[in-house]
Amino acid sequence: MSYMTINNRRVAFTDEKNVLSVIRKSGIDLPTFCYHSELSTYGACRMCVVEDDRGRVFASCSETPRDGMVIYTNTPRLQHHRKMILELLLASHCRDCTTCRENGVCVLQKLARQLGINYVRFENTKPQLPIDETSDCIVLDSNKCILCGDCVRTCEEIQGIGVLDFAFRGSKMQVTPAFNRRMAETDCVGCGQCRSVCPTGAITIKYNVSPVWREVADPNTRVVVQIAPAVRVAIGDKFGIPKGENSLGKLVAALRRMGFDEIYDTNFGADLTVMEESKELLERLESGQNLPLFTSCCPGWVKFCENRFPELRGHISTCRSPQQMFGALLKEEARMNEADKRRTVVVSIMPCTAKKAEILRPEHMTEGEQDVDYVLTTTEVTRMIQETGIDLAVIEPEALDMPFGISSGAGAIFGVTGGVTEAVLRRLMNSSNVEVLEEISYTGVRGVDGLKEATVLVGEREVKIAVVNGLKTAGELMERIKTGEAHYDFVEVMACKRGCITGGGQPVPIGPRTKKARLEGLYKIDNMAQIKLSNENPIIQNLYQGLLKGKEHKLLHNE
Ligand code: HC1
Ligand code: SF4
Repeated sequence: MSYMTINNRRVAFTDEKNVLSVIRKSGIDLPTFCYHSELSTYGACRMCVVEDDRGRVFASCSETPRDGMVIYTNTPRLQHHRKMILELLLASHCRDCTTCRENGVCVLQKLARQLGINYVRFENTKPQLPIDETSDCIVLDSNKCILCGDCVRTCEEIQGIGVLDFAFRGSKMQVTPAFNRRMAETDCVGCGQCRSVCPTGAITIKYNVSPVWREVADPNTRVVVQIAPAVRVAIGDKFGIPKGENSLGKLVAALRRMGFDEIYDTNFGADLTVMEESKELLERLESGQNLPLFTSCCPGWVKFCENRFPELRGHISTCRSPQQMFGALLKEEARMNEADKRRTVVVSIMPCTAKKAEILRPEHMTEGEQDVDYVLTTTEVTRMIQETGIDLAVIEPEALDMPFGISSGAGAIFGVTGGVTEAVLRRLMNSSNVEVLEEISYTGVRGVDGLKEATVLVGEREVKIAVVNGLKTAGELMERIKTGEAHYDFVEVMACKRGCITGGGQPVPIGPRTKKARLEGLYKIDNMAQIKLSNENPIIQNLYQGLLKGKEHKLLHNE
């Protein structure tokens, strides 16, 4: 154990990687724009500067902690320094805060208030740059960029894609795709991870709120909602509900008051996916063809595989994602119900920005209509609830609608890395015995490592599994699979670190404690679930005998 003195207090530290982490551990929330613990240290914003007992001023994010250090975090020199940085940033920043999507969330705005900046002495002489709205998932507004580089490093270091980079020099510097291309012309997979780290409104979610309000207001339209697994442990974030707490019932109650007609759970769609994907795995194990089987529920991953490894495309499961299976089922049910003359519109509430692009893919249309009409992210729904004036913290929870309001714990854990695999293994082992369930959870599929490996016995056959989160790790694994260096039977990939709980549409900031709370929140839902296996969901069993009979391929699979 070593010690340093921070603002006259002795603080112990062990393996913290920089002085900033020790300061934060001591309870002082030193401001930063460009520091994220999972990214390389950039040290560009200089907001985290501190002063030592010899008067040296340095960026605490780039300094290794040493025993005996004496530092101060808020001297007059530092206050002046931080205010000057903020003032200069604001001078070249478009200041339409009241109408900005990130109003109330923006770190620049928050720090300007916190540090008492109430006047900017300099004019913004920068020319207005065009806003890039070509992506179906995110919007890029360079006028609001403060060049912290968080998005550049996230896309490169976590996702291994490198869509964004710095271009031009001096006062003309911008973050943009290479060769001045627009987002829709790049390899962007729409994961929104760049948006999750952007401290301002420079990268935002593509909003679909207005058209959904119009549908809700239309009496001739039946608006059906499905709620993704990871939404329930994040929707409470902006209402003072403890992080990771399951707020599904409260969300259902709020959506009813907002005018949505029927409210269901994507966990039910996940149960359907488990049924189909486990069947597909068994078939492929038997035929030996197209192994490993790659999961298909994460649209960011599917696009990444298509872009980077088109030769491995045939390995992607033909199963539609839970969102798409459920959407197709709801639309089919509406087509069969001739008594109801209303138009059915399916809205998904998702933690993910890439889901906005998934619904537009041509294979996700049945009988000429989109299976899911709109995707709203958790963040957009948070705004809609606030707009309605509902306080989620105090609203009484309500139950989901029937008949699709029943789902298993296996469906719930889809929202966390390893969850799809665990759910499929439960189906294959086909036992709700506590020891068997525990044995599956200890195979190595749980945890937050970028790559996890497990070998399980399915019948007589040893099945080799890889579970990946983060596309950079996925890309490295795909290279090894391509060259024959790595052999697996089943590979689960989630584009976002830790799975959908940190999706690009979730409320920010998503610090380490929030990530942990959301992850534990989903496992808690599974622990409390009465049904643990997807195949034990009675509604699913009935569906296969009824509406789905003979239509499994049409509604649940892609070519
Ligand atoms: Fe996901 Fe999925 S788990 S992809 O992360 O398979 O978005 O939550 O809805 O479709 O169920 C997202 C989450 C989500 C699908 C499911
Ligand atoms: Fe990169 Fe994802 Fe952002 Fe696209 S959405 S630029 S892939 S981080």
